[in-house]
Amino acid sequence: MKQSHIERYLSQGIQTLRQDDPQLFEILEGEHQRQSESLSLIASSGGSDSSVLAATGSTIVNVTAEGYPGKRYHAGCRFVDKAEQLAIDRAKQVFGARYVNVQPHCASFANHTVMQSLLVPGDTILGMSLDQGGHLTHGAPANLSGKLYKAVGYGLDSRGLLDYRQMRECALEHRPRLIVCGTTSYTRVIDFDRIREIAEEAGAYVLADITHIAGLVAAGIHPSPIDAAHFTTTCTFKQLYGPRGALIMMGRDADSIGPDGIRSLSHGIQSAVFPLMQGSPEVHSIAAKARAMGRLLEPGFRDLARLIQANASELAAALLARGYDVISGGTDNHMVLFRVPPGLSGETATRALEYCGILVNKNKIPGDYRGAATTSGLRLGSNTVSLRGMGRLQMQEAVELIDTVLHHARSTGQSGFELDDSIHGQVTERVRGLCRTFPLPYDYGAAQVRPTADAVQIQAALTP
Ligand code: DSN
Repeated sequence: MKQSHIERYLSQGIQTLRQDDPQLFEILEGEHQRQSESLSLIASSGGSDSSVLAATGSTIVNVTAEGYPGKRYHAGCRFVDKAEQLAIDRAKQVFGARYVNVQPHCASFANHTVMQSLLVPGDTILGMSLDQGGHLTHGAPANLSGKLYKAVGYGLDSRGLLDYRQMRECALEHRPRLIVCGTTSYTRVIDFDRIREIAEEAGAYVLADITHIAGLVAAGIHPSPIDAAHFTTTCTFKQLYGPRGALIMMGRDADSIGPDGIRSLSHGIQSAVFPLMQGSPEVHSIAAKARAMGRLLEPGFRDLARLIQANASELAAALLARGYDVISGGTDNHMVLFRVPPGLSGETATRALEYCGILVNKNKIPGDYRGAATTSGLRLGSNTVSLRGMGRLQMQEAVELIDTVLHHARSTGQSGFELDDSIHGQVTERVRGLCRTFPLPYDYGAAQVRPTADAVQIQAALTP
C-alpha cells in the first residue's frame, strides 16, 4: 500500500528527531526501553498502543478549535469536528452514556468542572478522605476542591470496606450539595446505587470518578455508575489505554434541570468545560480518545478486562499465601493494597523494588501512622502486566520476587535501603526474563499491534 501523507510525515518526524536532536531522542528511546524492561505493577499505569500514539502525534494538533463540533470560534475545524463527534459517539457506545464531553484535559479538571457547574464557594461536598483511598480532587485540604468548598470526608470500616453507613450519617448531618465517590486505592466493588439512594435522601448530586476502574466498567465487569450517578468522570490513559485526558459522562440525568432551574445538567457541563474552565481543546488527544474508544469496542477488550481482574485476584491470593496483610482480604478490581513487612516503609520498599525493575507505589493503608510520603503500604495494579499477556503463573512469580526483595531489603534510615548484590542480580534477571517473554504489545511492531483483540493470547494466559 502506498504511504499516505500523514504516514510519511510521522515517520519523517521520528527520523528528524533522531538526526537533529539526538539528546532528546535518546531520552525518549531510553524511556521506551525502560518501560519494556520494567515489570510495572503501578495501579494507574496502562499502555497506549502505537495507533493511539500516532493519533496523538498527528498534525491535527495544529488546529485551534474553541467551542464544540459545528459551533467553533475558528475556521478550519471540518476534520476536528468529525474527530470530536467520533470520540463522543464511541464513548457513548462504550459506556452506554447519553451525554459525553471529550474535551477535559485530565480527570482532575473534569472533577473540578463538574463542581464548578453545580456549586458555589462555601458549599459542602462529601468525598472519600485521601488517606482512606479518595483522590486529591474529592475534597483534600491541599487541593482546590478542599479550599473552595467545605469538604467532609468518609472512609472505610474496620474491615477495610467502604463505610456506607458512615457516608449516610455524614450526608444527613452535613447535607452536602455533592457526594463524590470513586477511589484511587479501594479494591472492592463500589455500590453506586446505594450511594445514589443516600444522595437522594440527603438532597445531593452524585459524582462518580471511575478513573481507576473505567475499563472494568466498560467491559461490564464492575457495575456502571452512568445512570446511578448524575455525573461520571474518568481519565483515558489508565485502564482505557488511551491518551492523557478525560471524559465527563451522564446517563439518565443528562436532561434533568440543573441547580439554576433553567438549564439541563448536561448543558451546565457543556458550558463549564468551555468557556468556564478551558479554552481551546487538545484536539490531538480528542482524536486519540476516539481511537482508544474504538479499541474498547473490539470484542477482545472484555477478555483483557477479565484478565486484569483475574491477575489482581492472583496477586492478592499469592500475597495472602505468603502471610501478607492484604487490605480488605483481597480484591474485586485491578488493585491490591498490602502492608509492608516490619522494618520497611512503603517508601523504602518501593525504592528497593524499583532497584530490581519492579515498579509499584507506596500507599497509605487504613489506620496508617506514617504520612503519605512514607506510608506503611504498597499498592499494586494489573493493567500493564495484563496488557503484556501475563497470567496466573506470572503473577505468582511477581509476588515471589516482591517477597524476596522485601525480606532481604534493610532500611538504612530516611528512604535509604541495602540489598545484597546476589539478591539484586537474581531478581533483576528474572524480571528481565518475564519482560522478554511477555513484551509490551508495542514491541511487536506496528503491524501486530492489536493486543486487546488478541483473545487467543489472553485465553492462553488465563489457563493455569
Ligand atoms: N491518582 C494517581 C494514582 O492513582 O496513581 C495518579 O493518577
